[in-house]
Amino acid sequence: MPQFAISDIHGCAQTFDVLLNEIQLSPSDELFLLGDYIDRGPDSKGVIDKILALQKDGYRVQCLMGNHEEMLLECLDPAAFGMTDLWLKNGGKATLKSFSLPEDANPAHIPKIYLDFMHRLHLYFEAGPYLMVHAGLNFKAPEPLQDLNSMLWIRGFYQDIDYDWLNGRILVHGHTPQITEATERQLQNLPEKQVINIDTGCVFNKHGRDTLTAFNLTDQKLTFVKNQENQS
Ligand SMILES: [Mn+2]
Repeated sequence: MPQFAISDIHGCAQTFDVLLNEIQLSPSDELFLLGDYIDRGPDSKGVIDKILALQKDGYRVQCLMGNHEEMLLECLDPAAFGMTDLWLKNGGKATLKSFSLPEDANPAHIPKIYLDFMHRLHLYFEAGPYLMVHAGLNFKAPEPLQDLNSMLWIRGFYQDIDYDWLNGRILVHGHTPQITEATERQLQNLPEKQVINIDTGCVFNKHGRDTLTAFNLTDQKLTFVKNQENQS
């Protein structure tokens, strides 16, 4: 009954499907998704549909929030002036399109089941020795797990890792796309560095960042699937 982690699907529903087949996910396994289901890729709606269908079929799928879900939720707040522009510039148009909404539609028109899904997302998970978060942690904060903005947005924090605070735990995160070789190297160094980034940039599909990665937390194996989206 292995546990898996996958991050930054970004609307790549077909690639997500292929990766789940590749790891032969079964209902007794546990799947942790580390956020950024939506934006940029062709089928954000399809990604959430797949997650909801798995959960309905009894699969154990636990979902974190990414900064892209946070951006969308903030657009729903009429007081968050200018947020919609930021979101639309960061792939939100593709998300609206996947819901058959016009490019300039108010995201409040996205059906409630999808918005409810985003409202239910968690900010971190702990499972065995693993601590999972979308972007990373601000180790300079008095309590890293209370700096929610950093958990969703931080980059380049490795030099600040507080190993006493980590206390033997292994940090698993996404958010900053890198080539698969970098993730493989982090896996080799895991006992010493205690951190692994599993965002291999599936949605970008260029410069070697073109892969969706599953990290088997149980036997510490990586499974890679290249971008499978129809480029129509
Ligand atoms: Mn992100």
